[in-house]
Amino acid sequence: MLTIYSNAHRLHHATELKDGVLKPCFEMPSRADTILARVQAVGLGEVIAPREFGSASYARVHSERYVRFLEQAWHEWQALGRQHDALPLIWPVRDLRSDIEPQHIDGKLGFYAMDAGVAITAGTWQAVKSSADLALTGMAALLQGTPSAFALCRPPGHHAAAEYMGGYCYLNNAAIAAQHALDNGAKRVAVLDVDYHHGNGTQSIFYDRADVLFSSLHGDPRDSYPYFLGHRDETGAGAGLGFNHNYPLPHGTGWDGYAAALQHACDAIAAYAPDVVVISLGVDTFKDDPISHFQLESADFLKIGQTIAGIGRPTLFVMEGGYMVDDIGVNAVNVLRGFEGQR
Ligand code: OKP
Ligand code: ZN
Repeated sequence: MLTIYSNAHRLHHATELKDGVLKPCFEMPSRADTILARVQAVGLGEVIAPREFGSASYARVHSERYVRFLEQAWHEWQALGRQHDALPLIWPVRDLRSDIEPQHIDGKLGFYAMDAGVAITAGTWQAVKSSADLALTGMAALLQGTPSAFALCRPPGHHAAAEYMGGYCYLNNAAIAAQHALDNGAKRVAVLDVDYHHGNGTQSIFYDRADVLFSSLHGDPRDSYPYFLGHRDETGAGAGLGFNHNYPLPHGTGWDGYAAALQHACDAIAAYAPDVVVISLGVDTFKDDPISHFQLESADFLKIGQTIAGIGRPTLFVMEGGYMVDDIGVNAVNVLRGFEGQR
């Protein structure tokens, strides 16, 4: 399988609040390095660099002012003499006004964020741009006839919606790639999200559309991040009614419960007959993941790949989460090898 990778991810290494103090994010550079090492160790296939696409491609699913905010946030922060990570700390919840964009960077950060898990640093925009370009380059390869590709994205993207970042995500790489397919001749795209956390950003972006089927298997939002989206009764709106499928699963879910939901999701995707499939590939469903609550074993990731292969369509894998760094390479690449029919 073709892999698309860039060292630019290393420019983003941020902090988050853990146990009451700022510490390095679970979403750290060694994640991508470990996955790349495994891709090379098993000889998965060619590894290529991304092409540069630019903001217009990102603004097909994000608002222009949001993309501009991401691009400029660090400069505005730094202009105030601040050198530490920029973090949102106030949000326009419920009856606060969200129709006026604040001018001060402290207000803007909250206006464009759903949580405080999205620090912006000096290198964040460059890494974020490159991550989206990896997904776009992978989709471009599919559109040229490559049967499958792996965009080794970092930072991840599936929590980012049209106008907000959250949960380590800034640009929604999977959504940007899906839209790129539609903009280049595809009629229908399916996005299947197997990250432990609900892909709230992807759901939100495509919620009222029938040209993208979004399916997500995840920890039930009643007791898992992102808490405020991902319930079973969210089935789409307007023209998109029936094209959003959520499979919330309880803490402790192992292969049997997972496999049943995955097969159901893949059967519905096959019936939709998409021109291309985008997989939001998170491996934080692993039993030893430090922030998640499923019980999948490394060998189960091979079976995830096999089940996805059953859909039988051109497939782009876009890397999302997975925080047990020791095993993340084996687990992520197992999905890809399972898809290719290797054990
Ligand atoms: C991003 B992705 C840990 C809190 C973690 C954010 C989780 C973001 C997950 N103490 N909160 O979906 O893997
Ligand atoms: Zn996750």
